[in-house]
Amino acid sequence: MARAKGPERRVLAVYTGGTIGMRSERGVLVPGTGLAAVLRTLPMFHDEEHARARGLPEDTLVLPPASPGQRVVYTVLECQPLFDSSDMTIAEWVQIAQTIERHYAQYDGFVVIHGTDTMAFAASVLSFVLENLQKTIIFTGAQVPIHALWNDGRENLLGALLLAGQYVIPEVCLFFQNQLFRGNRVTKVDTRRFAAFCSPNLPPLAIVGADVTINRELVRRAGGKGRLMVHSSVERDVGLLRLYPGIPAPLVRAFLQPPLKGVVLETFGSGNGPTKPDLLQELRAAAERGLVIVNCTHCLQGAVTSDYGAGVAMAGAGTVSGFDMTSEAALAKLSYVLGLPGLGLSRRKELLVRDLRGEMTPPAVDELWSSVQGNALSHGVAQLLSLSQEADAVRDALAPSLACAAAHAGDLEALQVLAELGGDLSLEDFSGRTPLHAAARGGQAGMVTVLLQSGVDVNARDQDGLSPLLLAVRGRLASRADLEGLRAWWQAGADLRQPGYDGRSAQLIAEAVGNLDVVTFLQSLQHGAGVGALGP
Ligand code: ASN
Repeated sequence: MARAKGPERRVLAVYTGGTIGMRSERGVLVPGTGLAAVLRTLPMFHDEEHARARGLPEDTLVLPPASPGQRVVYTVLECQPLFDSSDMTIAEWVQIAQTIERHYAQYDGFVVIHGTDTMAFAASVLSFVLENLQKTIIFTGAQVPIHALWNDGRENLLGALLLAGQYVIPEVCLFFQNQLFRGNRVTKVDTRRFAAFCSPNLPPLAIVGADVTINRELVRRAGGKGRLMVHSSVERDVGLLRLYPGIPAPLVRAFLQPPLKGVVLETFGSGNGPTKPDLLQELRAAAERGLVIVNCTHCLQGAVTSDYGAGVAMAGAGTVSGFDMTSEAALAKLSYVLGLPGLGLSRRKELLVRDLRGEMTPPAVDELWSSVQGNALSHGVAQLLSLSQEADAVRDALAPSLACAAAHAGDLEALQVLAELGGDLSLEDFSGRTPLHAAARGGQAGMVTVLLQSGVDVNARDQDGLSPLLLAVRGRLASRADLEGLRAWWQAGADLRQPGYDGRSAQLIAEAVGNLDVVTFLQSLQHGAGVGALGP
């Protein structure tokens, strides 16, 4: 990403409709033609003198100079028909992508002028269907038409034109109220205020004030050196279903019927849903016949996790975690991934849980694996096994992460395969986590015991400074009265007096929940015994 060079930067503005150019007809706003003509009359959008001196063609506009020695020259391409964005569908968004593809070589950057109501869906779709993007694409629009005296359209459009012309940010972005967001991270949050959008799980890529502040470490690098490609074979039979308390199973069944191929399920909190067997059975039946169900939280902020039984039940019913994706991004990603030709179901699910265009915060590898349905983990281990001798280096690099994944998922068989392959079960993955950390974090008591018995280091700390024991305490080992587990830790040399992440020791936790056996055992440790309570 860099400040663009050259005396003249060319931008194509694709005008698709939206409030920004709307006119009032019989008291209601409807899409209005002739946006370029309006812009030509506004000095902030067109320097007529410069255009004449340069002999620019009739359809070309030029901004007044924003920085010394550089001009942004632009053309407005008005679509027909123009839309209130409530009427737009994935078909129109693919057409916009194809329009950009057709003009890609002639322009340095692109602005898409679009209605705000479905702009987050539109920006998400373009982010997926465009591959190898090396130029800036910015969606913008307005809450109030540009010809109204007090409006937000002028600032938004001018900012988008300047950013698309002056900076190389090779992403599909959205500019609104001085903030440049990643397009597949936004959601519309206000019907009237000028700050109509927010990006709940990713800070803005840039903020425009007296200066332009680019958040450089967030901007993605240009995707590949290949030609820009539009994936136009998107799947249209996808849907979005929001759970609500008491939602009847027959209603869910009706919604999930063919021809639906994929659905984004908006769940409660961190990905939780009702655990009613009939409802879970409907989800499971749909997943088993090949419907892809992506679990996204209906909360504005945060991610789907496996903290609660009600969330684990969703995963158990065959849903795929959407982590911190917005529903808009998840729906667009489903269309894209299900539309890719020639892939099997498990490969499509793998793509869905992977960060493809910066749309999600990638989870740690262990959490990622355990969120993929089916036996993806064993599949990964099998692939590892099939690597040839020459691929030892690749195997060594992958083995710690796979071991963590196996431990987190409680997959003893996969872990044994890795151990037989020569994998050292004390090695750390990229985040400094050992399989023992992963097992403790995943609440896999049996796996923890096996690892402890195999003599792994009980005191290793991960990047967050957490030891496996702290993670186990965090997993409420003491509160569950897990004397066997505590004994295994103690025998492996762990200091059971260490406080947990919240500063509370195992003993305090056990006391709080009244687990007297555990309290007695822990007290006996303090007095130097420790064997009596459990026996050797
Ligand atoms: N209904 C309009 C649209 O989405 C809203 C807007 O642009 N502010 O086209």
